[in-house]
Amino acid sequence: EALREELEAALDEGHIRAHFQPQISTDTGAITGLEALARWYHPERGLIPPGEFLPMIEDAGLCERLGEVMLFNALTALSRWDKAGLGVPMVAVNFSAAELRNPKLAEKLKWELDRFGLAPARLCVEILEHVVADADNDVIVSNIAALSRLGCGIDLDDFGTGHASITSIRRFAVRRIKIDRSFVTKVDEDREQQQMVAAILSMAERLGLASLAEGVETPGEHAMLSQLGCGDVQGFGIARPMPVDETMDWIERHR
Ligand code: G
Ligand code: G
Ligand code: MN
Ligand code: NA
Repeated sequence: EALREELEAALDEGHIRAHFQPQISTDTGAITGLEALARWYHPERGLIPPGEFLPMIEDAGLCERLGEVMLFNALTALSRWDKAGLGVPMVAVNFSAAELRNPKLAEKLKWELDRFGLAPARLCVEILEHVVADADNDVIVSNIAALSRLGCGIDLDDFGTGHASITSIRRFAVRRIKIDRSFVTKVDEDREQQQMVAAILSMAERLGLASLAEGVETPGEHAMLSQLGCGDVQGFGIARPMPVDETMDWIERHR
């Protein structure tokens, strides 16, 4: 109960907020999007990563509240970048299974986007592959379809670890797959890694899906992914997730 109250206060007071990590095109190097990632600025314990506090958020039943905070952070940042004329195409936000169970999700999202005067295409919804794979819940199914109809991009996060069927990928109008970091590590040195990434990319291409590799840490991995035809890359090798002001400086320098 005390923890729930602490988390709620952290969400209300802006102590839990978004950092942003760039996603860039392997062809042009241009920014294709930025992913919002939750961070807890704890007054005593310092910066707490989501791996530690997301399970607490889930246990406390605060997933929807976190989603609202992250969406607001992301759309506020995107509006600021627009006002500065930075030409950022979109911002990506992670959606939990709990949020996707809210029958009013699409309506709520459209309302927020309208409030910011942003087209739905400026928002990319990241959904974990295993959530799509387990989408036996009618509400989740109709929500993903509604978000896609609305015009939001749908990214399949942690792709390769969650067993989504090709049927569900089609049905949900997934736009881009986000190749899990476990396949990306040493892709330039390890033949088996290379073959798996090549197979995933070939499937993506044949299905007309865009591709993004996450967890790209070295120039060698970046170059290999480019050579294999991966569309976009994201990872410490390009930039770490950054606080919003630092992100703005990074975008300006990167142009
Ligand atoms: O930033 P980091 O690598 O520590 O994130 C760990 C995990 O937490 C990632 O898998 C990421 O998808 C998840 N995560 C980060 N921010 C959010 C968020 O705002 N909402 C949800 N549902 N998951 C998030
Ligand atoms: O939602 P997703 O699973 O894509 O979350 C990305 C997570 O991976 C974030 O928590 C982020 O901090 C982390 N991350 C981003 N880039 C790298 C990287 O190059 N290497 C590692 N190990 N983690 C990364
Ligand atoms: Mn993600
Ligand atoms: Na991931």
